[in-house]
Amino acid sequence: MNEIFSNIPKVTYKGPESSDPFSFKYYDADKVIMGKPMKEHLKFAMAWWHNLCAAGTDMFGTNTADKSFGVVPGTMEHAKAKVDAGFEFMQKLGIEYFCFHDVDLVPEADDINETNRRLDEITDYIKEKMDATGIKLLWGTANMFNNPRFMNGAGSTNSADVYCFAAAQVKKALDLTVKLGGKGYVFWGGREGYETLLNTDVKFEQENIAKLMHMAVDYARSIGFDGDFYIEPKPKEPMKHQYDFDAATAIGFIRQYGLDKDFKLNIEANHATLAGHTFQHDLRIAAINGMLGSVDANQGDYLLGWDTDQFPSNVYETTLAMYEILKAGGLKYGGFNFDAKNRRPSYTFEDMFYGFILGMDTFALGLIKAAEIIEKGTIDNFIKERYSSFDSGIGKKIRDGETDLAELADYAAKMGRPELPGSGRQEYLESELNRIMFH
Ligand code: XLS
Ligand code: NI
Ligand code: NI
Repeated sequence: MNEIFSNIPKVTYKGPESSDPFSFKYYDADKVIMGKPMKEHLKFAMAWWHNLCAAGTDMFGTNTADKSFGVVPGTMEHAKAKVDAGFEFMQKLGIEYFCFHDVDLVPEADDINETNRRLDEITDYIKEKMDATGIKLLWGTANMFNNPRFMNGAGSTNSADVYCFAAAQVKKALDLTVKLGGKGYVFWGGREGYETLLNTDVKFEQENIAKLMHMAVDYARSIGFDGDFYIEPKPKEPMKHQYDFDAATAIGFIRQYGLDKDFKLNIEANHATLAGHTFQHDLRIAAINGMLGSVDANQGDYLLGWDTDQFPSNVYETTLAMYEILKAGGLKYGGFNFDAKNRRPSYTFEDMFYGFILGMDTFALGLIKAAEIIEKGTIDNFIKERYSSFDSGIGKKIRDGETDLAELADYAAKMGRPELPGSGRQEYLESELNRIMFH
């Protein structure tokens, strides 16, 4: 088979002093950090859609990149060329996982039976490549937002026929996920939301989404899927109001509808920032609720209000993200899926590699710095000390749930007036963080 990225060598770790653009400066796969090699902390994945399908089209212009890989797009031959390109790409970067939507893999036919036949054919081919290379599937999903039939949502649609179609796609995507050994299945509800309440029954729509998810769980378990389901929160875009607004909202939904045994969250950095949070915030909310499943690794632009899906470059953000993930004990079945794409003017094959090198190095550096934060202990110790009034006396009684309002009121009455709580020391802590970042 012909090499597709023939002028690009295998990318290896050469360290921060290296000026070789096709080398990692920080990502050193086998380097041990806090008892585990980097590649086990950072299970990086390639998103089929951005890397092999998206070619730079935006609202105002067509493709800038050529992702035909030498064959006519929209054919099964092209679908296979994408598999070849994807596996060569992952091998050159040492990426061990990928993620897909059904229709990223093959062109959708008019008849679902033909689409499914194509999916069977392409996944046979993908499976061969997986067996030959050891590359694995991180998670699968169904694209239930692109086709016009999903204009009013999939699980939340007003059309029972469209709902059935969504169910059929979920069923098939689960079959494929199991066939390829994936340990995750994602629901990103891009069209699950509304534009106006003048035409929308929110309660009914949410109940129907939950029913679809329950049916998905039942079916998946019946065919041997033992991984995790994930909801991927996002506040808006394409819909004005999306039901899975942020981590807290999605957790409420999962619990409300009794899905908490099977569902966790897939937290995407830019979705958190679109919701008005930091990436770190949504990771923390997921973690403290036992729902930190996986990560869509990208970043947004604080000056823009949409999902720019950029490769991560902000080391502060990845450091604080990795701090959350290390403190949570890591991701069980999850990983770091680069749901990220090159900027439109970065249209060459070289740019595809630069994007991943940037992203992988940014997370590797974040991991190194996060481990230093934890090993140094300044922040953790400060936080512990900050709540130390709950370690003894009346504070301990509160912590242990062994008091009541009357006792506390009595305590307050005897005290007269509390001292001011200790200083938050934010500026000091930020300096300490800088010291770790830049020593
Ligand atoms: C879009 C989402 C999407 C999901 C998978 O904003 O991030 O790419 O990750 O459907
Ligand atoms: Ni995503
Ligand atoms: Ni996104």
